[in-house]
Amino acid sequence: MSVVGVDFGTLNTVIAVARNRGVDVITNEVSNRATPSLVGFGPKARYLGETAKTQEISNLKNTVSCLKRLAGRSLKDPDVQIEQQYVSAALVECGAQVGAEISYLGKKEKFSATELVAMFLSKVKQTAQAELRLPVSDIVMSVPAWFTDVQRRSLMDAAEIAGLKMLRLMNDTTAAALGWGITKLDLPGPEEKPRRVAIIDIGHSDYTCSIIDFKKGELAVKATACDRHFGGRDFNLALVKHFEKEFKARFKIDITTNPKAMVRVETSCEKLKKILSANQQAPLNIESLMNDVDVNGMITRQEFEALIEPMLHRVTAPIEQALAEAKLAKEDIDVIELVGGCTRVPALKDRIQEYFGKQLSFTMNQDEAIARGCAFSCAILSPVFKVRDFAVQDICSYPIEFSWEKDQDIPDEDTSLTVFQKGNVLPSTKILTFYRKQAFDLEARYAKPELLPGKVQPFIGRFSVKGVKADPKTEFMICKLKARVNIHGVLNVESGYYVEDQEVEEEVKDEEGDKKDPEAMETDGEKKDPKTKTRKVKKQVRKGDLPIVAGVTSLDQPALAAAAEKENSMAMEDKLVADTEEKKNELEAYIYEMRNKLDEQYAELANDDEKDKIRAKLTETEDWLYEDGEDATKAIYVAKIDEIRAMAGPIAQRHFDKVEAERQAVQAKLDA
Ligand code: ATP
Ligand code: K
Ligand code: MG
Repeated sequence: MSVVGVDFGTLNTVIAVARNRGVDVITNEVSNRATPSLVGFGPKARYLGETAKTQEISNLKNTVSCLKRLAGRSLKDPDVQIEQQYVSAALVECGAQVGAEISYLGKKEKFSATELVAMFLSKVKQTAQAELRLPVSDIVMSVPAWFTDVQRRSLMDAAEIAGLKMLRLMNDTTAAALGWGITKLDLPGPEEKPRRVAIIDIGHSDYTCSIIDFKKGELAVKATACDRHFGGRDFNLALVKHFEKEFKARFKIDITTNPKAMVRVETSCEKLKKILSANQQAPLNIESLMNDVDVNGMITRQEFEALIEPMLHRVTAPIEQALAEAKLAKEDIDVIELVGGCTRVPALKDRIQEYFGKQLSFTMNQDEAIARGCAFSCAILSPVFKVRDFAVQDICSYPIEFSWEKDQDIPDEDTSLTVFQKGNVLPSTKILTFYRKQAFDLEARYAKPELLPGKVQPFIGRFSVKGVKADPKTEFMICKLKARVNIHGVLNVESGYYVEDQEVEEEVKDEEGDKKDPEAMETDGEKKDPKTKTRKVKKQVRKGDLPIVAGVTSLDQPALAAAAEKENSMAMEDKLVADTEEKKNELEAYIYEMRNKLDEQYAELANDDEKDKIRAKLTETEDWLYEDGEDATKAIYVAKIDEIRAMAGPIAQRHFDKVEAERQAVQAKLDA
């Protein structure tokens, strides 16, 4: 079984695997260590990852980027309107979610964000399988800390559709933190003051700062703050806008009227931005950008920094917020670790360093730290892998409240309660107690919608508690519900049961119990050893289960199964198209190879008549290939190869016999 970590980035996705010797980042089919997070559609197949990137400029309307930022969002969300600035395909409504409308197999089609992510993840799965030569199922994937329940569920659904089992959705900075901590041998012991690390991730689209306490074998996230719209793509956009004006003035062209020109300028600006990280100035040259106009330009680092000043101004905000929430001062931070591609921008580094008044650390690979952390997490969670355990405690990003209808007979009952505060440890289970006579519903929602990204719905789920009957003695049933924010940061009411107040015998030494876990305060009424000292206490004894019907934002099982089947058939279609293309190329190569052989190693082994016949066949096949055979099936290409092979068979046999005779002659000489 394989152990895989995936940093699913807005721009690039990095895959790391745990092997016996440690964690490695793997390369994709074109030997890159990061794969473009893109999905494209064509007349015959989909383009996933690298091929989507290759086709992008000529296929803008059918290429979807920023996949993860669309997951679980709705079209009307102002955040999604911002995404449309960066996504070249048209974003549309697709059920309750945003999706993209593209042309695929010659037809207009809509795919939801969940389906689009699933397509990309199935490519991730293939890439990992090709490298590992093993089936891949278990993964840990990174996610921005600011993702809400509905966004996380969308990613979980996508993984399932792609045939992957998500062992943990892990916040980006937490994953990086795990990678940082697990290799440190000098972390403070349990009684010592923890090592306090600020982990800062600035990627293509967003910026996160977490304050994390490390001790031997464990990390605990103390606070996390984000700027959802702060990353490399915003810097690219600032440069594009700059050149847009310059080109208007100098070259009289308006690139905003030409999507292809916009993308080409953006690509050049991204390169230019990277050059500026190491140089004081950088040039830009694009041939025939539009209207046959060649453009050129030059920008200095100082000019670039002036362009991004409004953003640089915001650079300490997430750090200040995280410190405030952790109730720490910047002086309390021992180490400041930076990850994410955008932290290479010198002005950003300078501002952050100035703020802390302390040297920054870049001890992790900025592009690979998060994927590596995810692979470590997967190794820890996977039953088949032995790795030093390292406990990871994260926190809830937003407060969660439950609400319910008032029961007429319970006068003072509140109708809502914030059960998980912002900053509550995660994972975490809480037991909710209700006194009820009949089935009832409760609803979970984010308590402070104003904290949520864009217009994400605060609704998380509705849970119907069944099987509730009044107890004849007390006139109500004591219902206990287990609410859990799980390892993925997703909320569920996992189970329910009812209890009765009873006097029970209890061991005296049990008195202290585990007060932290409310379940430990209840017993199932099991028999006690008669020799131990006991006393009578009033306890709630579990009597039976209460079934719960959950209405959450995940896809239901039939929808997931249908989506998985659809994904599978599209993947098979893609494979068939790829195999067909491969056979076509093989036929073409075989024609050239056979021509050469007839002139060289076969020249003396066949008479002119034989050779002419085969040559005629080769020419005929070649002509066919460039005309009628342009778009044939895999079977036909294979048949054409076989036809030629059959004609050339006798000559190949003679060649083989000749080579074999020579070999034997050499051997005989050696033996003599
Ligand atoms: P996100 O974390 O926002 O979802 P991501 O994980 O795909 O996105 P990263 O791979 O961390 O993002 O970073 C990519 C960004 O870093 C791009 O905008 C890229 O241009 C920028 N970047 C990479 N190298 C450099 C460099 N040398 N100088 C400046 N920027 C760089
Ligand atoms: K990345
Ligand atoms: Mg990232």
